[in-house]
Amino acid sequence: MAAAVQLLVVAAAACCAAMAAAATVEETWDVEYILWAPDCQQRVMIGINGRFPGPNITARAGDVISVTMNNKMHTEGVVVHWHGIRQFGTPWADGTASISQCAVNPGETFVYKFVADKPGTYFYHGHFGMQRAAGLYGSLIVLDSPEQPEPFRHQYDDGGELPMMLLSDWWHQNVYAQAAGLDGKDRHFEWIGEPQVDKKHIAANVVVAVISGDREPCQ
Ligand SMILES: [Cu+2]
Repeated sequence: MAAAVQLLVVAAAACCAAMAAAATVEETWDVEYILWAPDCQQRVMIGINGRFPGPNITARAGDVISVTMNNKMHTEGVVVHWHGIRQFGTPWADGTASISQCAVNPGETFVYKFVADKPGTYFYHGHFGMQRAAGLYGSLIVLDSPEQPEPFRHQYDDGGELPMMLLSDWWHQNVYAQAAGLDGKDRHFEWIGEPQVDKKHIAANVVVAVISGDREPCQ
């Protein structure tokens, strides 16, 4: 009998050692208009805490992410969608304007709180009007956990984290002008100009060397 109890205690201890304690990743964001020049041409964008792109969020599977978002824009509502997060039990945190929540009005605050339910490389983005194209996005990395280990870990050899890169299309024309062209009364879906193309880099089979934090100087 004593041996059986001892076995039970050992089993319980092993179980708990394998379980990582869920943490809460907390962020406070001011979403606001900023003047920014990602490719050296200044334009109005939507930034988070005065920057573009938005902050990287890193959590571990099972953690709670809690983002207190203040809408500091004076003339438009805002929502943020957490792309790839399933929002089990928290559909109000999905951030799809007019579907799962009303846009958060100027001057108001909304707290997005949800579980990062499975590992993956995700991103978050504005989901109202063309706010994603205005720069309202950032990366959302959910690391593996003892309960949800990385199945392909053996396929890369450094044992560390892979570098993360955010890619996006880009227009110099501001998104409000683009929205008017896309939603025009008689001429639907008309873009103003083409996306800006860096012809030096965007060509067939070009290999681009990326150095973390490096920027090409403006001409
Ligand atoms: Cu999305």
